[in-house]
Order: sequence, then structure tokens, then C-alpha cells
Amino acid sequence: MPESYQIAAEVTPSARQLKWQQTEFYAFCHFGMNTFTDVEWGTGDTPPEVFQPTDFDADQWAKTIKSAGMRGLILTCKHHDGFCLWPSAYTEYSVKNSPFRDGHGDVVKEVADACKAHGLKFGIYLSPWDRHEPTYGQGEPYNTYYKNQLRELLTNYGELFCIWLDGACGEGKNGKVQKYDWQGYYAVMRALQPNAAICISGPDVRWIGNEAGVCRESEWSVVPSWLAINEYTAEKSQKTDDKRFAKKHNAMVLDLGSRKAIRGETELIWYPAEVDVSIRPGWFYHASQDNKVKSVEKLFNIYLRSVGANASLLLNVPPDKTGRIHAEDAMVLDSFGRFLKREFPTELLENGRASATSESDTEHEAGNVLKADDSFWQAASDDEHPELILDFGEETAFDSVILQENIATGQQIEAFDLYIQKHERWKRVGKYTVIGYKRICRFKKTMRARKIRLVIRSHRGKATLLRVCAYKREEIG
Ligand code: FUL
Repeated sequence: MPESYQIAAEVTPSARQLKWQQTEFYAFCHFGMNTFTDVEWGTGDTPPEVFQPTDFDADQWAKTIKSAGMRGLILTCKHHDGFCLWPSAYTEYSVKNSPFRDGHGDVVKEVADACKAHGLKFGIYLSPWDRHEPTYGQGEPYNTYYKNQLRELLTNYGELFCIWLDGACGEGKNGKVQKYDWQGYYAVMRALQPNAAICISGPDVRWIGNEAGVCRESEWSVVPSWLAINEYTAEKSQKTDDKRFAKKHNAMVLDLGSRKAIRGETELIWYPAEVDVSIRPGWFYHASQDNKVKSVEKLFNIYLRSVGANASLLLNVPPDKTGRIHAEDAMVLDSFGRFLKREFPTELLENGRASATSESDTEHEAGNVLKADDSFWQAASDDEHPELILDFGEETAFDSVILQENIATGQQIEAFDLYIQKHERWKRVGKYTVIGYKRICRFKKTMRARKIRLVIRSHRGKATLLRVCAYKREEIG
């Protein structure tokens, strides 16, 4: 009987999960009835006339989001209040009965088109919990309603990179109970958008478990299959309109994928993590929070602890009542985009050399880690502590090293150290755990060395690296 970690070593992502992972950093846009009523959870009985953006500009959303270095956008097509941002044929509770574009508007279409024009991927959020729809709680009739809405969204707005299913429900003990037909929903999604990742209450992407922008030190993409059971996600999701929920993260299980955590588990799946967090305290726009937009520094910390720690980052940017992203948020996002470019400018190892203690075969030589293509280095399986030496060719200043495993063949590295060569001696500069899709090792002080040595202290059998990059921050002025 193989050990659980050996089973885990064989688990690999699907093509759609791989594509989703490469999106790395993308936006959530919470926009809808709540934008106009100044609440986080609408009750579902606000008249459609209240939805009245005065200067709606999806192009401005796309440009602003792009300026921050994000690669996609997920729109709340329907939040818990049930109001639809597209003219659904299955309800009267939508933009078609609002003053927006005289009842002829379609927010989903305008946003999808703007994304396309600006080279952003587009994704949808369709809340399963619906406080307006009368069939909610009746079982099959609501499931049919939900699937009909899915069909509209999945056929009329081009290719989607993700479908985001929220686990939240605030019905409480005495509220309506709707038994969701998850398998039926997924069947519609796979048939109509086979490349879209089904996220959160779904099989492709795992919720990090909090809304505070925090991920685990060791974020494993291979975890026990029970973590993908929707009841488990729902249990951890928000159940009341509690403003403090977004700050809580102590309820998170700290270790999901280590050898210890998965001991005895036989069903392991590829279920990578996504960090979802808002640029403001709330998910929807509130004028009272205009002075609470997260700073560039704060965003960068979150970025390092998500994109830089084997998770993706879904950053919420809520457009305001005019239908534009507020100047305050737009300014921070633009600065953040420029900050990232300065942080990771020219790749310094481009003309360097790499050597290793072992290579599994000639196809997987060490030098592959320096190439920006699909080739990768793989250590020999009997090499317990494989090492890689990266030579800049001359003494070089750098302050971050970015490592990527070749996750197409699984997640293997459990722990590694980084050293630099100083006066012919190796000095350890960092001690880390997992790598996965991406690990950003950022040093507080600028390093100066000709060579970097990476020692893999522990792995699951087929240690690989797709890429190693080094950068020196550009100082301004
Ligand atoms: C939660 C929802 O209740 C919030 O309103 C928001 O949409 C967030 C992303 O998910 O579960």
C-alpha cells in the first residue's frame, strides 16, 4: 500500500485548472442593487427602479483593472438579493425594469465586451442563494430557474474563465431550505463552458477559508477530496450579514496538505486555493469607505501571501453609484500596477547558468529553469536532497527570487532552503516550505552574490522546477 503522500505526488491538475492558475491575479466586481442601497446583503424587495447608474462605464473598469496588472474580471451577475444585471427571460427582477439604458441595458454584456477589448478574461458570479425568486426553497423549480439563468450567462457572453459559486446563505434555522442540484448545475457548466473553472462551491478551485487576504504558509494544491464537498464550504461561509466576517481568519484549518495532514487519506484531489479579498472593508461600494481603500503596501503584502505563496488572488474592486470605479480605488490600482513592474523588472538570470546534483534524464536538465518555455528540470528520483546552483556569471544585486514547480506533473517540493555564495562560502538566506505554482522569496535586504544555491530538503519523489527568476527592485527618482 503506498503512503498517502506518494498517492498525492501522482495527482495533477486538469487543463482548465492549469489555465485558471496561470491567471494569477484578477478582479472581482461587486456591483448591483446593493451599490444603490448602501448595504452588503440586500433583502430582494428593493424595486428595480433603484438600480440607476448615472455614468456607467465598463471600459473604465477594464482599463483600471488592467492597469493594476490583473488578468481577468469576475462580475456579480446576481448577488443574494436576486437582482439580475442582464435582462434574463426568467424573471422580471432585472435591469430590463430599471432606468439603466431605458430598460434596454445589459451590464453583463457591456462588461464582457470591455474585458474582451482590453484583453482581460471574463468570469461570472451567480449567487445560488436568492432572496427574491419565489421558487427559492421549493427544490426542483428553483433548480430549473438557476439552470436556465446559467444557460443564458454561459451562452451569450463569450468564453468564460471561471464560474464562481458562493457558499453563503443567510436563511438561518427557520428560513427557506433549498436543496441545490449541484451535479445538475455542473453538467450545464461543463457542457456549455468546458474550459471554465468552477470555483468555491465546485470541484476546480478551493476557497482559502477567509476573506481577510491570508493564506497558509504551506498552501498545498493536493488535498483530501472531502474538502470539495459543498456542505463543508457552506459551513465555513458567511451566514449572517456580519461586517466583521471579512476580518476573521482564525477559524481556518492551518494544515491541509502536509504528509501529516493527509496521513491515512486515500482520496486526494488537485484543488488549488484562491484568496478573495476586497480593496475596501465591504464587498459593495459604500461612500463611507472612500477613505478606507487599502494602500499599495497592504496590497503588495496580500499579493506576496497569495500569488507568491501558491494561491491566486481575487481582488474585489466595487464600482460606485455612477457605475465607475471610484477615483480613490483607481489611483491605488494604477500605482499598484506600476509598483509591481518596478518590483519585478528585468529578469536577472536570463543569461545565467544552472547546474544540479542530478537530472532525471537528458530532457530535464537544470538549464531548463532559465528558459521561459514549458521545459523543466527534474531531479533523479533517488536524489533525496537535490540541489540547484544558479550562476549569474558575475556578482549581481537582487532582492527577490521567484520559483515555480512544473505543476503539470504535480506538486512535489515540501521544503527548501536558499543560499548565496559569499567569499567562497555558502550563506543561508531563507528557509521555506512549499513552492507549487509560484513562490516569491523576497528579501528585506538587497543580496549581492554571483551564485544562488537551492537545496530541496524534502520532496515527494519527482522534484521539478519549471522556472527560477531573480529581480532587483527599481528605485524611483
Ligand atoms: C460572501 C458573500 O456573502 C459576500 O457578500 C461576497 O459576495 C463574498 C465574495 O462572498 O460569501
